[in-house]
Amino acid sequence: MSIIPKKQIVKRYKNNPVITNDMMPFSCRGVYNSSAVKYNGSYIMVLRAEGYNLKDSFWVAESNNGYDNWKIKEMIHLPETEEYKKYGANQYDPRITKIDDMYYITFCVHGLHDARMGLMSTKNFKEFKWENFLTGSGFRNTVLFPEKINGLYAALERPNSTGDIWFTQSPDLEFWGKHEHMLSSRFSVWSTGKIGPCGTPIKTKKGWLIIIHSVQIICDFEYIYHAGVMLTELNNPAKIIRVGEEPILTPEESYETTGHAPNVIFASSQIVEDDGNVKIYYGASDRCQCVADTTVDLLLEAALER
Ligand code: BMA
Repeated sequence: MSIIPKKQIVKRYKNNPVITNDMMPFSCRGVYNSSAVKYNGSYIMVLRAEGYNLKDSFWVAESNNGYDNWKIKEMIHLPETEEYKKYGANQYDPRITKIDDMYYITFCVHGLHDARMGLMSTKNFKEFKWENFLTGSGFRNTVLFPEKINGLYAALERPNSTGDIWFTQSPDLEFWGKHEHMLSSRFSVWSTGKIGPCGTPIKTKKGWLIIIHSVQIICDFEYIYHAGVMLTELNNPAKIIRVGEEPILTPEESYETTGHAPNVIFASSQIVEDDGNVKIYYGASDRCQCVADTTVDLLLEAALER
């Protein structure tokens, strides 16, 4: 990494944060770490909204430009089954991936002691279907690839025990195997804690572009969550081509440095426009929801040259 950094490649939206707790129709403590997709020409976000009881619910929000005027719509009903309730004392960090004509939402189902990943699906963001659990205990970040790879569904996952990123595949989105280790949580000076995949991997001619988050431990109880980027092989995503040595986004605005969890940027999704522009959606300091702009070319440059 050069001592003198180049110009930053991600530009924050001027009116950040774009969704705040006071926009929610209930007594809400924070809206953050949410995910967005483009749907029928409009922008849909699945929000993580945290009440003062510290429980999180998921809500649908819609905007016509992906930046502002977000309208908060319905709450998404979670499964009422005994099986879900057994593990789901709380839930958070939804990530949306479109595969064919279905939108899949992976999210963390948190019990009293540990967390596992769950999967919902929808075609219209009105009716949601609970699918199944994707992992056993000890996982908080599973992100699906947008297409099958070598005939199998594919996902990135993050065992909490080591905080590394792994690759896994499945014939049916329920039974997962072929696990391969991809990236160690100690890959750089800004990753001294856990790391994890952010939004759906972006398919480019050069490989899969994958935005990641990385926790830097400053001292015993002080953490900084950065966003970074890596590129992996198209036909074998477990094989990393390169990891960008610089973070692409690091907390510095007041809404990122001050909040319920200070110094947190948690990028959990991005939307790639037809012209190559990319909107990165990120939660700031466990308090509010933000958006920032970049392009596929700049992300590739960050992954390959910085
Ligand atoms: C994610 C979520 C949050 C947490 C956050 C930092 O992994 O699990 O609950 O506080 O990291 O934004």
